[in-house]
Amino acid sequence: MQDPGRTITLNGFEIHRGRLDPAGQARLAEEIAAVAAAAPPFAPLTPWGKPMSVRMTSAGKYGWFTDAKGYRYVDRHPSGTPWPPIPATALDLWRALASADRMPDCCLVNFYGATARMGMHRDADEADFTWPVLSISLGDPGLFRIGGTARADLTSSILLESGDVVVMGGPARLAYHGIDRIRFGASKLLPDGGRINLTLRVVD
Ligand code: MD6
Ligand code: FE
Repeated sequence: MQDPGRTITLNGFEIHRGRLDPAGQARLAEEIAAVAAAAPPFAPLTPWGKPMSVRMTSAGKYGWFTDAKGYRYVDRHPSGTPWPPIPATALDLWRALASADRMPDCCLVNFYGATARMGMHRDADEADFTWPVLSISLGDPGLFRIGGTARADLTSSILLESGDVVVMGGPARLAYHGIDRIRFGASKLLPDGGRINLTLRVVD
Protein backbone atom coordinates (compact mmCIF):
# COMPACT_ATOMS: atom_id res chain seq x y z
CA MET A 1 0.00 0.00 0.00
CA GLN A 2 1.38 3.44 -0.91
CA ASP A 3 1.02 6.11 1.82
CA PRO A 4 -2.07 4.66 3.53
CA GLY A 5 -4.43 7.35 4.76
CA ARG A 6 -2.92 10.10 2.62
CA THR A 7 -5.00 12.19 0.28
CA ILE A 8 -3.44 13.42 -2.94
CA THR A 9 -5.02 15.86 -5.39
CA LEU A 10 -4.07 15.45 -9.03
CA ASN A 11 -5.74 17.64 -11.72
CA GLY A 12 -8.68 18.05 -9.29
CA PHE A 13 -9.05 14.30 -8.69
CA GLU A 14 -8.99 13.59 -4.92
CA ILE A 15 -7.16 10.31 -4.31
CA HIS A 16 -7.63 8.76 -0.87
CA ARG A 17 -4.86 6.20 -0.48
CA GLY A 18 -5.78 3.01 1.38
CA ARG A 19 -9.19 4.41 2.41
CA LEU A 20 -10.48 0.82 2.72
CA ASP A 21 -8.34 -1.34 4.99
CA PRO A 22 -7.71 -5.02 4.09
CA ALA A 23 -10.76 -6.21 6.09
CA GLY A 24 -12.96 -3.66 4.31
CA GLN A 25 -11.52 -4.69 0.94
CA ALA A 26 -12.30 -8.36 1.65
CA ARG A 27 -15.85 -7.47 2.76
CA LEU A 28 -16.48 -5.38 -0.36
CA ALA A 29 -15.05 -8.15 -2.59
CA GLU A 30 -17.60 -10.57 -1.07
CA GLU A 31 -20.41 -8.06 -1.59
CA ILE A 32 -19.36 -7.70 -5.23
CA ALA A 33 -19.33 -11.49 -5.67
CA ALA A 34 -23.02 -11.43 -4.63
CA VAL A 35 -23.74 -8.64 -7.16
CA ALA A 36 -21.99 -10.66 -9.90
CA ALA A 37 -24.00 -13.79 -8.99
CA ALA A 38 -27.30 -11.87 -9.33
CA ALA A 39 -26.22 -9.82 -12.39
CA PRO A 40 -23.46 -11.66 -14.28
CA PRO A 41 -20.70 -9.46 -15.77
CA PHE A 42 -20.66 -9.09 -19.58
CA ALA A 43 -18.45 -7.38 -22.16
CA PRO A 44 -20.57 -4.55 -23.62
CA LEU A 45 -20.28 -3.64 -27.30
CA THR A 46 -19.10 -0.10 -28.00
CA PRO A 47 -21.27 1.93 -30.40
CA TRP A 48 -18.58 0.97 -32.98
CA GLY A 49 -19.37 -2.75 -32.53
CA LYS A 50 -16.20 -3.77 -30.72
CA PRO A 51 -16.51 -5.59 -27.38
CA MET A 52 -14.92 -3.73 -24.47
CA SER A 53 -11.93 -5.48 -22.87
CA VAL A 54 -13.40 -4.75 -19.43
CA ARG A 55 -16.35 -6.88 -18.27
CA MET A 56 -19.10 -4.98 -16.49
CA THR A 57 -22.17 -5.23 -14.37
CA SER A 58 -24.03 -2.79 -12.12
CA ALA A 59 -25.95 -2.40 -8.89
CA GLY A 60 -28.59 0.13 -7.88
CA LYS A 61 -31.54 1.76 -9.65
CA TYR A 62 -29.65 1.99 -12.96
CA GLY A 63 -26.83 0.17 -14.70
CA TRP A 64 -24.55 1.62 -17.32
CA PHE A 65 -24.83 -0.01 -20.74
CA THR A 66 -23.54 0.35 -24.27
CA ASP A 67 -24.32 -1.27 -27.62
CA ALA A 68 -24.93 -0.15 -31.22
CA LYS A 69 -27.56 2.30 -29.90
CA GLY A 70 -24.91 4.12 -27.82
CA TYR A 71 -24.01 4.75 -24.19
CA ARG A 72 -26.86 5.00 -21.68
CA TYR A 73 -28.27 4.00 -18.30
CA VAL A 74 -30.80 1.14 -18.21
CA ASP A 75 -32.97 -0.14 -15.34
CA ARG A 76 -32.41 -3.87 -16.08
CA HIS A 77 -29.55 -6.28 -16.61
CA PRO A 78 -29.50 -7.61 -20.23
CA SER A 79 -31.15 -10.81 -18.85
CA GLY A 80 -34.20 -8.70 -17.88
CA THR A 81 -33.73 -8.83 -14.09
CA PRO A 82 -33.46 -5.63 -12.02
CA TRP A 83 -29.96 -4.68 -10.80
CA PRO A 84 -29.09 -5.91 -7.26
CA PRO A 85 -28.66 -3.41 -4.40
CA ILE A 86 -25.48 -1.31 -4.12
CA PRO A 87 -23.03 -2.92 -1.61
CA ALA A 88 -23.24 -1.40 1.89
CA THR A 89 -19.45 -0.89 2.08
CA ALA A 90 -19.56 1.24 -1.08
CA LEU A 91 -22.50 3.31 0.25
CA ASP A 92 -20.56 3.95 3.50
CA LEU A 93 -17.69 5.44 1.46
CA TRP A 94 -20.16 7.56 -0.56
CA ARG A 95 -21.71 8.90 2.68
CA ALA A 96 -18.28 9.76 4.08
CA LEU A 97 -16.68 11.26 0.97
CA ALA A 98 -19.46 12.40 -1.42
CA SER A 99 -22.85 13.11 0.21
CA ALA A 100 -24.79 12.04 3.30
CA ASP A 101 -28.06 13.40 1.85
CA ARG A 102 -28.30 11.86 -1.60
CA MET A 103 -27.37 8.24 -2.28
CA PRO A 104 -26.05 7.21 -5.73
CA ASP A 105 -28.40 5.71 -8.36
CA CYS A 106 -25.77 3.49 -9.96
CA CYS A 107 -22.74 1.49 -8.94
CA LEU A 108 -20.93 0.42 -12.10
CA VAL A 109 -18.65 -2.59 -11.49
CA ASN A 110 -15.72 -3.03 -13.90
CA PHE A 111 -13.72 -6.28 -13.98
CA TYR A 112 -10.21 -6.08 -15.47
CA GLY A 113 -8.43 -9.26 -16.58
CA ALA A 114 -4.72 -9.44 -17.46
CA THR A 115 -4.96 -7.46 -20.72
CA ALA A 116 -8.00 -5.26 -20.07
CA ARG A 117 -7.77 -1.50 -20.30
CA MET A 118 -10.10 1.49 -20.43
CA GLY A 119 -9.58 4.16 -23.06
CA MET A 120 -9.58 7.85 -22.17
CA HIS A 121 -13.17 9.01 -21.64
CA ARG A 122 -15.36 11.43 -19.72
CA ASP A 123 -18.28 10.34 -17.53
CA ALA A 124 -20.93 12.55 -19.10
CA ASP A 125 -24.11 10.43 -19.34
CA GLU A 126 -25.52 11.74 -16.03
CA ALA A 127 -28.07 14.58 -15.67
CA ASP A 128 -26.37 16.70 -12.99
CA PHE A 129 -22.59 17.17 -12.93
CA THR A 130 -22.64 18.91 -9.54
CA TRP A 131 -22.64 15.39 -8.02
CA PRO A 132 -19.20 13.79 -7.93
CA VAL A 133 -18.31 10.33 -9.19
CA LEU A 134 -16.67 8.18 -6.52
CA SER A 135 -14.44 5.28 -7.54
CA ILE A 136 -13.15 2.38 -5.45
CA SER A 137 -10.31 0.09 -6.56
CA LEU A 138 -9.85 -3.54 -5.46
CA GLY A 139 -7.30 -6.22 -6.34
CA ASP A 140 -4.42 -5.69 -8.76
CA PRO A 141 -3.04 -2.16 -9.20
CA GLY A 142 -4.11 -0.19 -12.27
CA LEU A 143 -2.26 2.66 -13.96
CA PHE A 144 -4.81 5.51 -13.96
CA ARG A 145 -4.29 8.33 -16.46
CA ILE A 146 -5.82 11.71 -15.70
CA GLY A 147 -6.16 14.57 -18.17
CA GLY A 148 -8.13 17.78 -18.31
CA THR A 149 -11.53 18.69 -19.70
CA ALA A 150 -10.21 18.80 -23.29
CA ARG A 151 -9.03 15.60 -24.96
CA ALA A 152 -5.74 17.26 -25.99
CA ASP A 153 -4.83 18.39 -22.44
CA LEU A 154 -1.63 17.04 -20.88
CA THR A 155 -2.07 13.93 -18.74
CA SER A 156 -0.49 12.51 -15.59
CA SER A 157 -0.56 8.93 -14.34
CA ILE A 158 -0.93 7.42 -10.91
CA LEU A 159 -1.08 3.79 -9.81
CA LEU A 160 -4.40 3.00 -8.10
CA GLU A 161 -4.08 0.18 -5.59
CA SER A 162 -6.53 -2.00 -3.70
CA GLY A 163 -8.40 0.14 -1.16
CA ASP A 164 -7.76 3.45 -2.92
CA VAL A 165 -10.80 5.69 -3.37
CA VAL A 166 -11.00 8.53 -5.91
CA VAL A 167 -13.47 11.42 -5.85
CA MET A 168 -13.96 13.17 -9.18
CA GLY A 169 -15.93 16.34 -8.54
CA GLY A 170 -16.01 20.09 -9.06
CA PRO A 171 -14.05 21.32 -12.07
CA ALA A 172 -12.59 17.82 -12.55
CA ARG A 173 -16.03 16.18 -12.87
CA LEU A 174 -15.82 16.23 -16.67
CA ALA A 175 -12.10 15.54 -17.01
CA TYR A 176 -10.76 12.79 -19.26
CA HIS A 177 -9.36 9.68 -17.59
CA GLY A 178 -8.66 6.01 -18.31
CA ILE A 179 -6.76 2.89 -17.27
CA ASP A 180 -3.67 2.14 -19.38
CA ARG A 181 -2.98 -1.33 -17.96
CA ILE A 182 -3.11 -3.35 -14.78
CA ARG A 183 -0.36 -5.21 -12.91
CA PHE A 184 -1.97 -8.62 -13.15
CA GLY A 185 -1.23 -10.92 -10.22
CA ALA A 186 0.29 -8.27 -7.94
CA SER A 187 -2.54 -8.52 -5.38
CA LYS A 188 -3.84 -11.61 -3.59
CA LEU A 189 -7.24 -10.09 -2.71
CA LEU A 190 -9.29 -11.62 -5.55
CA PRO A 191 -9.19 -15.41 -5.97
CA ASP A 192 -8.81 -15.21 -9.79
CA GLY A 193 -6.57 -12.15 -9.78
CA GLY A 194 -7.37 -9.02 -11.78
CA ARG A 195 -8.75 -5.67 -10.78
CA ILE A 196 -12.24 -4.48 -9.85
CA ASN A 197 -13.27 -0.84 -10.01
CA LEU A 198 -16.58 0.45 -8.70
CA THR A 199 -17.91 3.85 -9.71
CA LEU A 200 -20.84 5.36 -7.83
CA ARG A 201 -22.92 7.96 -9.65
CA VAL A 202 -26.04 10.06 -9.25
CA VAL A 203 -27.82 9.58 -12.59
CA ASP A 204 -31.18 11.41 -12.49
C1 MD6 B 1 -11.21 2.53 -13.40
N1 MD6 B 1 -12.51 4.45 -13.58
O1 MD6 B 1 -10.62 3.02 -12.45
C2 MD6 B 1 -12.06 3.35 -14.30
N2 MD6 B 1 -14.56 7.29 -13.72
O2 MD6 B 1 -11.12 1.35 -13.69
C3 MD6 B 1 -13.22 5.41 -14.13
O3 MD6 B 1 -13.54 5.43 -15.30
C4 MD6 B 1 -13.59 6.52 -13.27
O4 MD6 B 1 -11.99 5.98 -11.58
C5 MD6 B 1 -14.93 8.34 -12.99
C6 MD6 B 1 -14.35 8.66 -11.79
C7 MD6 B 1 -13.35 7.86 -11.30
C8 MD6 B 1 -12.96 6.76 -12.04
FE1 FE C 1 -14.82 7.03 -15.83
